[in-house]
Formats: sequence, structure tokens, C-alpha cells
Amino acid sequence: MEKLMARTLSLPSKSKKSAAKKVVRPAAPKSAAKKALAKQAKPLNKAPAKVVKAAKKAPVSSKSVATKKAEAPEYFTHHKFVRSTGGDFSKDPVNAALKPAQKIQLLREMLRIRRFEQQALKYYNQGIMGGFLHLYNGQESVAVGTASLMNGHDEIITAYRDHGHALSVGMGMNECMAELFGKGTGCSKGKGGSMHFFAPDKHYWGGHGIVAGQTPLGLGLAFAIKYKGIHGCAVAFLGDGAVNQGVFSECLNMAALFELPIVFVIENNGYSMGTSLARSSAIRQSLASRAEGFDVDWSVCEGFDLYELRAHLGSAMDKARKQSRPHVLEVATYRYYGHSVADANAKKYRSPEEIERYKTDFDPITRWENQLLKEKVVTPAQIEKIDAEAKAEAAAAAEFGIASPWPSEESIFEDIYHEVDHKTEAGQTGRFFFSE
Ligand SMILES: Cc1ncc(C[n+]2csc(CCOP(=O)(O)OP(=O)(O)O)c2C)c(N)n1
Ligand SMILES: [Mg+2]
Repeated sequence: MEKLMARTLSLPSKSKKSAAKKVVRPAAPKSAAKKALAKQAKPLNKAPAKVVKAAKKAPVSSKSVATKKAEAPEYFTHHKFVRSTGGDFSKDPVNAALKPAQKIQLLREMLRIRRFEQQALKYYNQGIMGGFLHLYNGQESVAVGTASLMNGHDEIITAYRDHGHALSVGMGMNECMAELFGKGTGCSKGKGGSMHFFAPDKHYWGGHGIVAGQTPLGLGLAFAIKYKGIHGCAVAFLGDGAVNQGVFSECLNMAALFELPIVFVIENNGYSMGTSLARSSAIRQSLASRAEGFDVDWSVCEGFDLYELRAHLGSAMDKARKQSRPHVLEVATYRYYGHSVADANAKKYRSPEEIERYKTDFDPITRWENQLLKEKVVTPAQIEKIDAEAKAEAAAAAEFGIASPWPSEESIFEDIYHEVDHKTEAGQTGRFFFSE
């Protein structure tokens, strides 16, 4: 166990020095009007009865969670409204049904994402990889937990922080890594890069760079599922910053109006680029509670814990599939690196203490490892082995990417969505705009 803890899951923040100096900023004083509003605010959460009930129970059995609740650090403001609803989530039917091998597989998937991202960062820092790179370290449980609930008819779509979702649905490390290197063997033939991983055959619809642009596309997936009478649902991920885009409100309206089988998962990592949640969003209860205005059900949960995430998301997806009811689930999570590698250290807008605290106490992989050790599902030696395999797989994928050829010059106009309004030209080079 000790040996296990010594394993480096996340690269330590370099600024221990500044950590000692930096003072955690006090919360901004509330105006009298805001205080009055906060007093009035009543819980309107329409989460399923089961979850609401669980909230009244004693805190989760896990010691670390209980400790965290007692301390309630100031920087938890991002997740002030997104706290565990409590209860023993391992007993939730969706988790109780998990076999030991499946639990180990969930660990493997999370470790694969982490090691993949670390390899990518390494080559980016060396200048061998270029373009954008939005890392998912710290958020692995959200994508892995979601993919583990998909039934073969569900569809998922996300934004530009998309590597974790891609690997979780079964995309290979080689095609993903090659895409990051801009090579022709990449999943988007080297022309999409980090933000545009796609695998429709795996029910994964990308990978989108326009903030919240994926939300109406997700709605379209849900519409198609309902229209075709498929027993599935769509899951559309968005960030805490993306909820402020007008199109998301339009989506909620249409989801309710058409009763579409969709779950919007807000991955609340506390920041949109360099802007903290407190500085970007007016919040009365939670971001998810905005769904209330559209008569859409909503709930919140901590994403650091796989059992908790699976319990909440499982019931929301089930409701979407069975009753064609939309749902908004806000998940507390945290990204270890900056918005992208352009601000990789991300220390200008958040304190080193904050980052370290999340890494130490809320790391989803360490938590899951400890859970499985407690359940005697794995041994420390097995964990070491799985992690070593993930590292080796990521290193081999990087070698594959580097050795792969660049896209050919002729391929530059292939797979381009090209519409024209002239019939002759349409016949030769593209599609006619309002054709057939
Ligand atoms: C419409 C639009 N506006 C602005 C941007 C620039 N931009 C890219 S990411 C981002 C922040 C989004 O933050 P969040 O939704 O919390 O997602 P996270 O990066 O935390 O995963 C912004 C403003 C963009 N890509 N698209
Ligand atoms: Mg964010």
C-alpha cells in the first residue's frame, strides 16, 4: 500500500516555493441583496426521490469524504453547490451489479487516460507535437464512468477536452496519439487535432471547439433516437463555462418541449479558461438548477467518486431511455493542468495549494484504487502492473504517432464539407446546397 502511494499519478506542481507564500483569497463579501436571496433560496432539486432521500442520510462512509466535509476549504467555492448527496453508492443497483473484473477495468481505463495525457504533454513540451492540447487529467472518472453505462444504443458528444471520452468509448491510443501529432494515421486523418476526435461507430460524435456548440448537436442525437424508436439516450457533456452560452438554454427548452432522451452532463471543473466559476456565473443553487426554469429535472453529484457518479448518471440515463425525459447532471470535478498547454501551469488564477489539495484528496484514480483495495478486488502489485501497462501503451502510441506519415498533399481537400450553389460546380467539386 505504501509503495502504491509512492507511485506518481500526477506530476507535482513545480511551485512549492510560491505555495508557501501565496495566500488563499477570502471569499468576496456578499451584498445585502445577495444575502437575502441566499436566505430565500429553497431546494427545488427534482432529482429522483431515491437520491433526495439519500441526501438526508449520514455522510458517506468513506473517511476522506467525511473529513473533507468537515474542513470545507475556501477554494471549494467552485463546488459549494455540488456536493455529495451522501449514502453508500456502492449499494446502488448499477454498482452492486459490477463484477470484480469490471471494477478493475474501470481502473485500467482511468489509468490509460492519465498516462496518455502525460505522454502527450511530454511531446508537446519538447515541441514535437503542436496545435491545441486540452488535457483531461483529474477528470478521468467522468468519462470512464459514463462510457461504462452506455448500452450500445446510447450516443455521446463532448467539447474540445475530448481525449478521455474517446479512450473510454474504446478508441485506440494509436489513432488518438497520431491525431495529436497531425499524422495521416490519426482518427481524423491528422486534420482534426486534439479537439476533434471522432468515432461514430463507437457512438462517439466528437470533439467540438465552439463552446456549447456540441449541445444542440447532442439534442439532434436525442431527437434521432426518439424518432427512430431506439432504446437509448444521448449524453452531451459541457463545461461550467459553456452553460452560459445562450444555445444551452435553447437546448433545455427544446429538450423539455419535445421530451427528448438526453442527459446534459456539466463537468464543473471550476474554471472556464482562466475565469473561476464565481467570476463567470450567477448561481443561486447550482448551475444544474437552471434547468428548473425549463421544467427539466436536474441533480448534482461529486465526480471524484466513480460509484457516486455512476449511481446518479445511471438513473438519469435510465429515465431518459425509459421515459424520454431530459435531465441535467452537474458533476464536481477538477482539471490539474491549465485550460490548455498555453497556460499549462495555471497558477495565475488559482493557488498552488488548491491544485495540490485536489490532487491529494480528490484524485479520482487514487480514490478508486483505495476503494478496490478496501474491497480486496485488487492488490497493490496488480495496480502497479495495470499502471505499467498503461504507461507502456501510451509510450508505444507516441512512437507510433511520431513514426507515422504526414497526410498526403492530395488528401488536403478530402473529407471537407463543401457546399456550392452552382449545379455544374456541384457535379465536379462539391455538394449542391439544397440538393436532393
Ligand atoms: C463560442 C466560443 N466562445 C469562446 C471560445 C473560447 N473558449 C474556449 S474554451 C473556453 C472556456 C470554456 O470553459 P468550460 O466550459 O468550463 O470548459 P472546460 O475548458 O473547463 O472544460 C472559452 C471561453 C470558444 N471556443 N467558443
Ligand atoms: Mg470548466
